[in-house]
Amino acid sequence: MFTQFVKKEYGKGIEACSDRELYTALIRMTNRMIGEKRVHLQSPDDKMGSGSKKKLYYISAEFLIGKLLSNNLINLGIYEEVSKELKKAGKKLSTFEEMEPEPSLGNGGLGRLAACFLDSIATLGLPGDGIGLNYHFGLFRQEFKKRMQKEMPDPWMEDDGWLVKSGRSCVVSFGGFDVTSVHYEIFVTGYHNRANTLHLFDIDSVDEKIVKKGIDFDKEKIKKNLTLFLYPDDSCEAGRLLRVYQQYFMVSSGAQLILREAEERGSNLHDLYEYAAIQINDTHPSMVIPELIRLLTQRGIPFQEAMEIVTKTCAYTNHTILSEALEKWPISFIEKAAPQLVPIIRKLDRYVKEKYADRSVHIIDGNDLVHMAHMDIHFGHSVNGVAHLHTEILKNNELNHFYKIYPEKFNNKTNGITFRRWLLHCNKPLTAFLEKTIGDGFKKDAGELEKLMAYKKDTKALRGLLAIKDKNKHKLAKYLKRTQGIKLNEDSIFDIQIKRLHEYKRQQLNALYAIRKYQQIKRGNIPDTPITLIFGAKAAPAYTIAKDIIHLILCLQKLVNSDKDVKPYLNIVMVENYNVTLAEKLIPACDISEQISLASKEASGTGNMKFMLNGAVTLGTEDGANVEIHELVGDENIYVFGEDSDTVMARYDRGDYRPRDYYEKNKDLKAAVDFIVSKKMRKIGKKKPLTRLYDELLNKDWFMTFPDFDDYVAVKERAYRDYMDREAWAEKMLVNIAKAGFFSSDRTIAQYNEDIWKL
Ligand code: 26Q
Repeated sequence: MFTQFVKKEYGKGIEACSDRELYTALIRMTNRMIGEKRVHLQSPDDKMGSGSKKKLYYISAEFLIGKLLSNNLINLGIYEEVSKELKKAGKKLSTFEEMEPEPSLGNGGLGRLAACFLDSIATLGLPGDGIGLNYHFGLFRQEFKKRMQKEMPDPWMEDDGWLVKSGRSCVVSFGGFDVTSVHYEIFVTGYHNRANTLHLFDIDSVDEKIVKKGIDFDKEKIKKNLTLFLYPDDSCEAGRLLRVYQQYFMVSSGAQLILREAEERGSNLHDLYEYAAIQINDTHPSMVIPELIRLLTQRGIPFQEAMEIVTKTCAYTNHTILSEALEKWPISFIEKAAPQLVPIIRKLDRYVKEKYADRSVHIIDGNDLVHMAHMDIHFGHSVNGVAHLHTEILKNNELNHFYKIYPEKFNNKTNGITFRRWLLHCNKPLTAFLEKTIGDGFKKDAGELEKLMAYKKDTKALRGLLAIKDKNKHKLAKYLKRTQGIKLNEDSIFDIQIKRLHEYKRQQLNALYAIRKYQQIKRGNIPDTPITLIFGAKAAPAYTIAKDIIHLILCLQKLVNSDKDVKPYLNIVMVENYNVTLAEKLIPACDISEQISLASKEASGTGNMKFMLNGAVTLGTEDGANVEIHELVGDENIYVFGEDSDTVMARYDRGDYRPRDYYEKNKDLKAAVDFIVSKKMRKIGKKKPLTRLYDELLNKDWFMTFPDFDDYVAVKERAYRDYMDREAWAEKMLVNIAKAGFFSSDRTIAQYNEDIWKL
């Protein structure tokens, strides 16, 4: 098939083409095949391809889609065939996978979840599209210079890439000027099923040349910078205002698209909710609510009715309870970016204030801040958390006053991941093993992984799993050597923590463990099995302490790996520019999955699910979806430590946490913390960040690292001991894989559809 395509395109055979030509041909052929599926779905006799007139719109400021080539080939069912054709001509598909840039249109979990959801929506054959922004540079590329993070722009758009112009556009009016919103599309394939669309909006006047050093640029030239970067630095006011411009641009373009498509499908807009379901991914797209009300009233629908229509159409997902992430915008910002929304938001606020005296549920507060989540909850019909514990905390604590008003709106949708990318694509040896052992039903029905439980005592199967892990570790070692010059000890335990750098995720706790282990080895206390601690994390450019933690880890890497006494037993590695592509390589090679957030703070986590599916055992707190993993695999197959969420929340309420008390009472902890500012460290690192971090831990430690230190160390040591009984460990791996079916995003999406969208 590909051979023929190449012949038609270039008039020659695969072997005669350059890699660049083949790369372009692969994308073109794939996109054409997907395009045909879409045209078929849009034909007049079956408008939605599923007999449904209602369509879902998943609006999100982030879609962390990752590379698309292999994923699309797998979903189209032509991966093997194309691979073979290339091989025959002496080429490798991996060459082209590596040529593809990764679009980093997201920060982390929330963005990657949106991408997994698009995959599952298409796989389940549901009509549902994504709506977002076409950031030219997305999230920054991370470089390490002098053991510090530096941020660089990360271009990803290619002339002949996946992104195509639809040819349509619309006008978006900001305060004082209009822009033309240009509509781009990326086709989204489902596994052996339909193709949907990710709609990305952009403006032609964006000017990449205004980027100065690193990722610095003039925040005030909206016409030139609107879609330049994902979430520009919000440490200054101009950056925050730009975010509001971005958000309004996204929702106005999206709302116009939604109304046009609904009308094309036969809606008279009074019945919009029968034609469209809108899922608001965190509060970043919340202005879609007043924008839709504005557009409906503009078309002659009375305000009250417009409000009711929009409420029936929109649903809101909450992804965090960290108060600093709950968006509250000064009304003056909205007045600048989208003045037409202000009277509508004020009207919604008055409506709420007339009904409820309780100030904590008002939209505009006494400081003229607009609480975006409050607007979503009042004027959406569903509010969901992303893991059982998270939803309970929303209902009983954070959003309790809303829960009392609208108990029927609250529901849980525990997150999931797409098994196509996080198993079939990233772990081919394990996929082949599963096919051979339990058949290939698990690819469409993840619940079938449970069949693996029958092999729990099967020595051959257990050895098979261990051999696959070794193979993946070897592959990772080769890759990191080639691409980053990092040398891994393949015979060591791979203990991995990869996620955004944030104090609540507590990379600093893992680093304190590393220090302690180093000190023990120096004293002659040698571990039975060598250990490699692997980190991967980007820190927000203005998040000082997070960058200090990166500095600490990079200093420890240098210290440990150049110490002859320690190196054979302990290695510390921080990979540069952690992203989806690296995750796909790290996760299959992992033995121990670090999920050590402060209980109550991690809404769900999704990395935890990816690791489990790939046969890693979790070392984690009772937080987010870890709780559900624990319930599924049982005490034997997970390592749980630390205080629970009730204990943590009670301490926050009392406000009596004093890290110094723990430090002074605990010799080992004190020694580890002191080491941060020791002579040895100061020789490798910089005084200022190390001291700042030391002071922060000792005087604040807002995310309560110290109370969990002892338990973390003890449980981690137990996990390392257990690892030595290889067969018993393989059983744990097997149970984790077998029980991972629940975390398929196909299940999550089926529940969203059943309870909220009703497509
Ligand atoms: C807020 C205000 C102003 C500017 C930016 C933001 C902002 C940006 C990004 C707030 C939050 C985010 C991203 C949040 C996120 O990724 N949350 C994660 O969502 C995952 C999917 O549900 C969960 O698994 C994680 O637990 C949660 O941390």
